[in-house]
Amino acid sequence: MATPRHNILVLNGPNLNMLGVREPQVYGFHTLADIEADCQEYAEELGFAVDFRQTNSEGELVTLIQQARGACSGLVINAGAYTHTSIAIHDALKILEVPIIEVHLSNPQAREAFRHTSYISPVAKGTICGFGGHGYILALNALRSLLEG
Ligand code: DHK
Repeated sequence: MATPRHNILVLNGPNLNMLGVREPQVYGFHTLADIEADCQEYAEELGFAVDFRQTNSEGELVTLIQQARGACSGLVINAGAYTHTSIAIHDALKILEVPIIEVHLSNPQAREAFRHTSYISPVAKGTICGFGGHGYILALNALRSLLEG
């Protein structure tokens, strides 16, 4: 590939490595590897380079967000259950000076009350939820608009 126009970091939090076997009626049958493959294919069309990561650790997510400073021009994040609990991830995202798109496969607002609060939303440019794995593609498209007009 020619030099990418933008480096995009895609972060996935806890239990997203279990997609495909995890509550498929909620999260669908696609694995995280399937979603990454779709993202890589679409990123190539856009001329973007995507660094796609997953970790079950809150601290690791904070470290990856800190390391993204100066290294990427946009961030897509599905923080999994940490969305609803993590002030540490909220604080780390606040330091980042690039557009942040929050993604969820399901629509947390249509689920249990404990999923209705997001610590990511207040520091995100916008949220895409309820479209399964396709939400990641929508997020890359949103970043394209934000970064390139
Ligand atoms: C993923 C999770 O793991 C949940 O904890 C969130 C989110 C929703 C999703 O829909 O992608 O509540």
